[in-house]
Amino acid sequence: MSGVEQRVSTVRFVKQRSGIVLAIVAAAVMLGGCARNAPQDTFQPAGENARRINNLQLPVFIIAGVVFAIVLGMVLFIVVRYRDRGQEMPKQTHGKPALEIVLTIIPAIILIGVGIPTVSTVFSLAKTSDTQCVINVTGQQWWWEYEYPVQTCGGVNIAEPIVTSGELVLPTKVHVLLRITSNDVIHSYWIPKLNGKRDAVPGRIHPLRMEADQPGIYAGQCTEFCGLSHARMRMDAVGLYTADFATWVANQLQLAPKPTDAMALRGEDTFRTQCSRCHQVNGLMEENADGTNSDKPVISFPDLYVVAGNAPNLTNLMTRTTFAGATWDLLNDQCRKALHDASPDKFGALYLKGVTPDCFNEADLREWIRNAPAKKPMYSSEAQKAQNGGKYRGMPNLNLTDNQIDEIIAYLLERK
Ligand code: HEC
Ligand SMILES: [Cu+2]
Repeated sequence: MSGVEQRVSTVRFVKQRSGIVLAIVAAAVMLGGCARNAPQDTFQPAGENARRINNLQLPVFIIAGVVFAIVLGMVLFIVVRYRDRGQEMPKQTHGKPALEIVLTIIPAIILIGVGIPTVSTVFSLAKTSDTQCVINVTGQQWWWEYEYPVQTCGGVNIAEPIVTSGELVLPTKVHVLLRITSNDVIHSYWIPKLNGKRDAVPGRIHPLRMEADQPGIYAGQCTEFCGLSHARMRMDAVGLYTADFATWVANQLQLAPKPTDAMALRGEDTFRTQCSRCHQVNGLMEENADGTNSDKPVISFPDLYVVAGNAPNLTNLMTRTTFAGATWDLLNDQCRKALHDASPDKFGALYLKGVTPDCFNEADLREWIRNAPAKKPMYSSEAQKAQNGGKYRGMPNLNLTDNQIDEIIAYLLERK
């Protein structure tokens, strides 16, 4: 064969077999998604309900796989063995009761075999009567809010309601009831390592049981298309030993003290004028003429500005490790890695340290405060606001000066 002929035949081969080549590439890409230790791997359950789901899907998958292989094998065999070679048409027959009965009974047995464990798993997943704590979960464009009502949770007394965002903190080995709803459109809550999905629907409350075996961070994301920044609506569940959970609760209930640092003190002023109409900081007070705190708390009113009627509570921002729909880190890469790689026994102490100045990822938060919609599209320009009945769908660009941003960051760094 000459070189030219060889090249032509190679080209022909690739052309003829392009379907196969494509299938191999597609399979490789898909299998790549099965990497070990992926943060959202539903096949590595870390809680009771996720384990139930996995224990069901595995045998069902195997049974379905065997049926698939047999049926496909028979089809292929018949296609090849009885292909048209110009032979005479075979004699047509009609009806074969024995075969028909057998081919009805076998699938029926298979379906019953799959159906019984499926139905029983569905019922056990829906069970919430054995839960010991309640957390209200509210989806909105494009972040999750968690509210802990007054209760005793895992033996820990929550004396006042706690409001936080992005990270669902829960005591390990405790059955927690999530009451899921939405403030605007339909979202869906899914932490793959802990449980299946549950839709968040405005005007409805959907229950979902959660529990984590071990301390650690379990990633998730909104799984119902909810508009512009759906892809930036993530969340983490954080498991803590009960003793650490008690410390977390105590931290969350502390009111923000008046800053001592001069820069943070100016930041508090800017926060009052620029941010507090949407964001609540518990403990922030209006000032007297002489700059001391009055006894009037500053109360936010996001319902006037935001479609969802809500914005994240920033009292304890630096006790979280992410912000803006858990999409950006408050921790720098090194500290983030240390936290995510920490053993279950070391995790709690590290998490409870919060974002210390040496661990702080300033760059992303700075960009956010400078121009939030440039970082996360939120349909919040003035023109879009006008189309939206005078409300933003997210945080607008506030056109702050560099100085104001420095001061606000100093102020936010003290929100622990
Ligand atoms: C018009 C209302 C509004 C104003 C004013 C506003 N924000 Fe926001 N902010 C929001 C909304 C809504 C979000 C949630 C956005 C998202 O994650 O999709 C948000 C998110 C944030 C977050 C992330 C919090 C978290 O837990 O995820 C920070 C930090 C923040 N804003 C800081 C500020 C600061 C600082 C100011 C003042 C300079 C400010 N915001 C002014 C509406 C507002
Ligand atoms: Cu969503």
